[in-house]
Amino acid sequence: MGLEVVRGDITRFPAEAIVNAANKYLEHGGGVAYAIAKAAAGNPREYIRISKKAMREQVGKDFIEHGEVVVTPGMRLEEYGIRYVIHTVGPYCGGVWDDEKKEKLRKAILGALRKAEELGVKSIAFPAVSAGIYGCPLEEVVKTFREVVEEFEREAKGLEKVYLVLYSEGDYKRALRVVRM
Ligand code: AR6
Repeated sequence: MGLEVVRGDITRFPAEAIVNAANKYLEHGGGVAYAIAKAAAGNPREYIRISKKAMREQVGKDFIEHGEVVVTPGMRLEEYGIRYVIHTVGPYCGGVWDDEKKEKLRKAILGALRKAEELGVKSIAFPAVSAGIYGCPLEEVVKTFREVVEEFEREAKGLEKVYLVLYSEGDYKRALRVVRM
């Protein structure tokens, strides 16, 4: 299986499931969350409504913890082969990285991978969860992705490809350095 680092826009990345770096209320106010909400539904507010409804149905609450995920349909993203959006919430770092942040990120990644298996998809694409507005160091985020995907390989059944999609050229190059270490 392995983790493949690629450069691109996750809202058009041809994986059967893409992951959203959400907040616990699924507000999709900025970053990749806003981009996905806008691309999927046209109107981001509409996708927020759909996400919150799905959250109530799937987890029975108005917020999710690290490791809990919510699935919404790809809607307009189906054009690129994206069937599902899996919302996960990573840690807020504000520049600080420690074992607690790492564990929260590990749970967020693992929750999405397990959901992808449950949905029966063969491919999943992640953004660099928590490495934007949430201010976690990109290198540490990429390292955690690499470790979690390696760990998950042992339990993976149908899932064949896991992509980490970096938006900027600079982030892509930094991420490549980490996975090649
Ligand atoms: N494709 C791929 N990656 C992207 C895209 C894109 N179209 N757009 C941005 N990124 P962020 P977080 C990258 O801030 O740090 C939201 O308001 C970006 O360069 O989106 O987990 C949520 O609602 C960065 O590397 O997520 C939460 O409140 C990565 O995606 C909060 O932000 C993640 O950046 C979550 O913050």
